[in-house]
Amino acid sequence: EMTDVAIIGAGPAGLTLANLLQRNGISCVVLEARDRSYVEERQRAGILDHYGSEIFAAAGLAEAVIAGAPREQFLELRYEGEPHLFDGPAHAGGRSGVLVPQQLLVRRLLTTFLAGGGDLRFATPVDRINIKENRMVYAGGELTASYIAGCDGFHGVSRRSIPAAALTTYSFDHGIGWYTVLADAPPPRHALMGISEHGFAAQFGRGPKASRFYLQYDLGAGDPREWPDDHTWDQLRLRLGDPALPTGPITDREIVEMRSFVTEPMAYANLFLAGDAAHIITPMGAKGMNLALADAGVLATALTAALHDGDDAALRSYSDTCLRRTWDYQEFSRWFTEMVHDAAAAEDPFRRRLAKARFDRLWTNPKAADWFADMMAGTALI
Ligand code: RFL
Repeated sequence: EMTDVAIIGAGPAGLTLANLLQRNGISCVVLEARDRSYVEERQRAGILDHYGSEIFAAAGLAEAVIAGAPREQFLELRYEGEPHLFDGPAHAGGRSGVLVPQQLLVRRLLTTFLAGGGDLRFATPVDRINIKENRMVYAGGELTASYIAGCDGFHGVSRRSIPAAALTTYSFDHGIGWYTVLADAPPPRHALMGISEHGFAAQFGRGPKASRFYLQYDLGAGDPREWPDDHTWDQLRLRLGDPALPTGPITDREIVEMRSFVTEPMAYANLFLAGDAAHIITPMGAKGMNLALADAGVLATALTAALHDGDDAALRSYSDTCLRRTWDYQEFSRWFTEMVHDAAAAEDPFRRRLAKARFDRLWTNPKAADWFADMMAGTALI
């Protein structure tokens, strides 16, 4: 069996690429390890940044993907209980992100691709990739493609198929623990981050009746999933500086790893890595999903030029193009992480003062505020 482009993985990267290629009249097959309901229900990211939504708008997919999504306006950064409202769009020429939970984005992309006659095979994990022959092997079959897009996430088969000697990997452990809970507690008025001597905490709305909370925890001090709920709520009240914080039943408890990872290059022969398969980033700054979409956008344009016009220049520079944004976002995420974790809670008083100065600059230097807003909106960069 043969196709122009084989896409491994039906997450945000793979499904965005599949839809963009479909729009450009390029045949592709998507192979996804899990079944449809698993893929559609996986809860993760919540914010589509402005640049991410532009990718869909440019392809005529805005209505299909973003319709009805509320705009993101204010971010509240609360320093030791004292509120500071950051109006991102006002500092970014009106560009704003939209609230699109990842599972909704995935569901809409799936539906659109299938409605357009797309070939998407669930429960079809790729076991092996023969890079020399552009061939994928899965239980019950084989598929050969002119190009392969490895969109199979951090634990996928694509990156592992590339000879180790051809890749350089960078990883960084931020040395911070994050505990996240989902609760049937009313959402905050604005996306909320608490900077506190007790540690960082955040609250984001998840629909009209639920919130996702994040709490920094001490990596050496046991598993926070075993904290009594009362302790979790006490800590949230303290760190968010809100003694009257409305609570509710906690429905999910997870650890979030605060680490970063980048593979260079993001391509080998005719295999191109996109999204988490190539890089992971901390949730601080909300760029993981958006980076996956940006890769898919660059790859779709490059594959279209190669397959339609025989011009592979953009494909050859795919990795460099995507790595520029990847490192730019990694730096932003690290910058943001240091600011909110260190400005009140750093043990080292010098680092605490530095992070506080970084925080203060946002409210005193309009150019700094513009830059911050620009990064939150996402950048075309190239
Ligand atoms: P995904 O979403 O992991 O999808 C990869 C797909 O590939 C499939 N697969 C295979 N298919 C076929 N054969 C194989 N051998 C395969 N191996 C794997 C998998 O089943 C899956 O369907 O990667 P993609 O598309 O690159 O998308 C990346 C994003 O999902 C990820 O960056 C974000 O979710 C990260 N992330 C967040 N990003 C944000 O922008 N904002 C956030 O607030 C945010 N919060 C989060 C997050 C990620 C989290 N986790 C669990 C990793 C919160 C969490 C908890």
